[in-house]
Amino acid sequence: MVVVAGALCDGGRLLAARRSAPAELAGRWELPGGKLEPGESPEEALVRELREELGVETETVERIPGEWPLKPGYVLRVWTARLLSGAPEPLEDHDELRWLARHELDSVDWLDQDRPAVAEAALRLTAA
Ligand code: 9L3
Ligand code: MG
Repeated sequence: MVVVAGALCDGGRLLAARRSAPAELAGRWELPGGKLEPGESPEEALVRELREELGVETETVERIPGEWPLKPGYVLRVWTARLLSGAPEPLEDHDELRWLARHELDSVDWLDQDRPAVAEAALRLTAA
């Protein structure tokens, strides 16, 4: 099972989202996203998840190479994404959002599985 997550970049900053559930992950920070639904491409799933969780319209830009194991049977794949419209709000599954500049990326407690993708996303952060 594939879990997709978005490295949403805007103005040279990356969006970090603090999980509110489940209890063992609450308080840790992640790249927002979730599970594919039947019939969806990963990119479609990511656009849907970011709409549901954050209330924004986005487009995927590129896949960050690699995949990272989650709980048994699940792997994480990450895309960079661009904001098309809206301002992210923590509508679902998160209780705080932060836009982090490259030098601020270590200021939050990322989920272990997200750290490699965050490091890769940092290299791709542009002012665009
Ligand atoms: N997960 C890990 N890193 C992420 C995301 C979006 C998800 N960046 C893990 C947490 C859950 C599982 O994947 O165990 C499913 O995620 P969700 O559907 O609860 O967001
Ligand atoms: Mg989610």
